[in-house]
Amino acid sequence: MLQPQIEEIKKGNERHIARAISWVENKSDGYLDLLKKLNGHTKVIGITGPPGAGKSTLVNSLVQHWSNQGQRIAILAVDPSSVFNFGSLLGDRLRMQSLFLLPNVYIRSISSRGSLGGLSAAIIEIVEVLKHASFDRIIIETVGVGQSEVEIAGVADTTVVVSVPESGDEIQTLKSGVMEIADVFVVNKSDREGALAFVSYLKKLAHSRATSNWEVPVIATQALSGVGIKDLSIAIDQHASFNTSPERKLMLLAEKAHLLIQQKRMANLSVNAIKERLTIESQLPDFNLFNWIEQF
Ligand SMILES: Nc1nc2c(ncn2[C@@H]2O[C@H](COP(=O)(O)OP(=O)(O)OP(=O)(O)O)[C@@H](O)[C@H]2O)c(=O)[nH]1
Ligand SMILES: [Mg+2]
Repeated sequence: MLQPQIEEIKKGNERHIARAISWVENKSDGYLDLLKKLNGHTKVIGITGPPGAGKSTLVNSLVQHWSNQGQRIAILAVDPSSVFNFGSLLGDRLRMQSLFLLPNVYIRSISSRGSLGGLSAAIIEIVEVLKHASFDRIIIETVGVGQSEVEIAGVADTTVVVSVPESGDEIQTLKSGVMEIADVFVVNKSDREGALAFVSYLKKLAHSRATSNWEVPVIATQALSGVGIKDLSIAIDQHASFNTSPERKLMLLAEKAHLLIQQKRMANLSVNAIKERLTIESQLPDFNLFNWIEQF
């Protein structure tokens, strides 16, 4: 594979950006040296929420909106490691098809299957590549299942949580703790029944949880027709210009560092490699797993 050039990435050369991302994904020789040269400061917007909530459609509308203003945007679509994700990847491509035609928009999909050493660390690294490429905005779309909302919250400067007005959602939303990670809350598909009630319920909830610094805005959208997109864009910009506390920034940086250290320590230590070493040693009469792991 050809070597990505740091100067070309800075200029926004998409071929070099794509190469650099593949390098990171494959942990190709020299990828760490490349990462060490990166320095970019583009703000990152994370969009998360349950499957089918309309995240890709929202991203599509938002990016059209910003692209019309002449902004350059990078989109990173992250798929869960499920075997079912092939269809959804194709679906995303179809949904975002119009974006592929825009000259100022760069789209990349990654899946955990394609990322050696863990998806979260790969996202952190790829986002740094995109930051270096001087886009005006970087958007990451992840499906909010399990831990992924928490992971995206560590990478994104502004986390947008997308929900839909359907029965049972209120309870689910609270249970999964997504309200804690949301900087902006979206109720998409607000053309559906029950939307108004759900929005006002969430507004009350957001108000009751507001800190002195930020009250999470609740935006009703209809991603397909573009209703509410301008309001969402304003809410995102308001959050971006709002000075997040140095303490929060430090905490996020520490979380990123923690993940990367973990990746570094576990490099070359696959389950198979461990199994191989255990084959003989585990047969010894005084074998004890806790003693055995002391060597690492
Ligand atoms: N009625 C209605 N349907 C919508 C709206 N926004 C999106 N949809 C539809 O909802 C479906 C799912 O939209 P996506 O944008 O693919 O949702 P997603 O959250 O990206 O889905 P995954 O990436 O698979 O998790 C599509 O059929 C959209 O056309 C909306 O505002 N109203
Ligand atoms: Mg999607």
